Amino acid sequence: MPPYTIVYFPTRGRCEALRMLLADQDQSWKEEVVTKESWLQGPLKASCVSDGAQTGGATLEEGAAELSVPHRAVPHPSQLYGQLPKFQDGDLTLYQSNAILRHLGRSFGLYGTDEREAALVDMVNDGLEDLRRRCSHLIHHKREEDKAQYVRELPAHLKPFETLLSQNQGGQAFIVGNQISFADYNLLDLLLNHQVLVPGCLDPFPLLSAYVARLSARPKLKAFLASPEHVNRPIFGSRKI
Ligand code: GTB
Repeated sequence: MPPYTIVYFPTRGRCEALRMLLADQDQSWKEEVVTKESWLQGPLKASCVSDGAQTGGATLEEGAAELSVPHRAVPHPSQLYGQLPKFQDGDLTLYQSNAILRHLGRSFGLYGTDEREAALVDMVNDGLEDLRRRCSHLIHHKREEDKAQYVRELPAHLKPFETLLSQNQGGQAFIVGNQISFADYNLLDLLLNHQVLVPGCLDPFPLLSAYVARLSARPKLKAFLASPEHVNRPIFGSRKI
């Protein structure tokens, strides 16, 4: 039995970067797929983090809006995240995709080679999170007309990663240092998604383009990216655009 279990919706979403990491590190894992219908019934959501205890102070957070969960069904996030992914590593249960990535980063030595590199890996990953949230907001909340603005502004949001690459061994290596980190898998996922969402968006960025090609050619990653489990899994779940 693999020690890892991913509990998530039937999409790549916030889990594909960690799937890429696990695949590239030659790990196996179990998937528990949660359909929108079963999620909307409520008990699983209520069990996420709170041990099932329902709390008051309902707040409609962003993820809930994405799945149209009724306002009253959402406990206050200070006491309960009430969201997926959920990740199990043996008897350790984790929520929050970036915490999961960091945990795997520490487990597999994918967190830079020293404190300085670890700080830079964190900086990259936090920057990625900003872009991921913008992208998710566009997909789930905006209208087709708003996409033009997103496309116009995208180069400015991709540029920092081109610059970071250029500052590390002329862009011929990883996003930080000499070895792959969890932020590389997260960056690769986000760039691959954007190549689908905004075709040609990497054309002005030669280092990012080469980076995507180079990382995607790593044998285990290449096999994962070509696998039916990846190919057939939609990037986003229910989407407005
Ligand atoms: N900060 C958290 C993290 O990084 O893990 C954010 C997690 C999050 O936004 N989770 C969303 C969620 O659980 C799913 S990711 N939403 C349900 C809720 O809040 O009740 C985005 C997403 C939206 C919709 C689908 N879908 O329809 O299949 C899939 C994924």
